[in-house]
Amino acid sequence: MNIAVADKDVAATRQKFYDRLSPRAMAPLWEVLKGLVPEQPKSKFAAHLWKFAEARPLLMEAGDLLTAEEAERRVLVLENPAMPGASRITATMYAGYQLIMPGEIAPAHRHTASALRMVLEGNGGYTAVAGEKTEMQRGDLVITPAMSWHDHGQENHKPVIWVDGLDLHMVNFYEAAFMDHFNDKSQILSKPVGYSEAEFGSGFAPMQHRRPFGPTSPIFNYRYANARPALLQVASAGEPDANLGHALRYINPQDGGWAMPTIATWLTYLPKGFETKPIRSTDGQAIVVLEGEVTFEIDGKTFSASESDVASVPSWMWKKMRASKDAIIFTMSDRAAQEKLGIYREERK
Ligand code: GTQ
Repeated sequence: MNIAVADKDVAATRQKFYDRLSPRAMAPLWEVLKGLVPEQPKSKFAAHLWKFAEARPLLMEAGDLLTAEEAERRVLVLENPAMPGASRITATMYAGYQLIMPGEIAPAHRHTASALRMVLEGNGGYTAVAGEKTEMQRGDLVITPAMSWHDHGQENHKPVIWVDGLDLHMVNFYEAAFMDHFNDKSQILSKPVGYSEAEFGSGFAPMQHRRPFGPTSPIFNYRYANARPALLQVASAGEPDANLGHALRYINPQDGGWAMPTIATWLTYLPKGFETKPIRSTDGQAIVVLEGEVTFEIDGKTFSASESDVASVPSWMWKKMRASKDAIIFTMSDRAAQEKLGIYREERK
């Protein structure tokens, strides 16, 4: 008997054995071990760039097709092109462009998933969180903590647009998702505008310790009007990190950790002409360009991004950035969750 025939016999014998396992809800590990415990991450997702110039007219069309109330949330989901239909920008992150037209309300609801908004367009939009309204301006980072009531609206005559980022896939992975609708379009307001920023975002905290949103920051609007000058001033007096540029992270003032328990958020300033050295990390990232122009080189592909474009950087892909104009970019990633699980890793060149 030659070797090929012997191998075939062995394979057939093994297969017969496997066939007896599957009806009993068992399987041989040795057939799947390499995929279960890979030597290094190999993302199923693609590096990609969504151009706002392409998305905006489509978003406006959606504005004619249905109301924010009909849609509940009128959002064009950023679908990773390697995984269409998955509602994922990276392996764990959901992101989309949301539109609120003049006079509209995206009705109050709450859910286990935490959300953030990076505001792009149309000052005068607002989000109400847990009885408090906050006004939204371009570049503001607005957070809605897990299970907090939130509704969105606007008191302007122009469209309001932002990028949503949610950890809903992480919540759904754990099969831990709940959601409720409020019994009215808007929630009842119990605090004046600016209350949380005054109470927790001014270098103070109440004498009586309170964590109104558990592990999530009690500040739910991190204003660009504060963040931008801070970032530029810090940058003016120091050297940029070779791999990161000038980067500052949004923190929870109660513990100095990330502002959200699952999603890490930070702002980066890249001076004109500056080019970062390559870095790769296990978090999946979504990057929103707030100012200027940036060329991203991700996984060997080059993307030229301008204002309000969004890029995806899947896990463990080499990333380089170069600013052709002074640039400020916002990044969100699942790094906050990965650090808590002790699995975050990065490598720099
Ligand atoms: O604003 O609450 O893009 O619940 C997707 C689901 C936004 C929101 C989204 C949501 C929201």
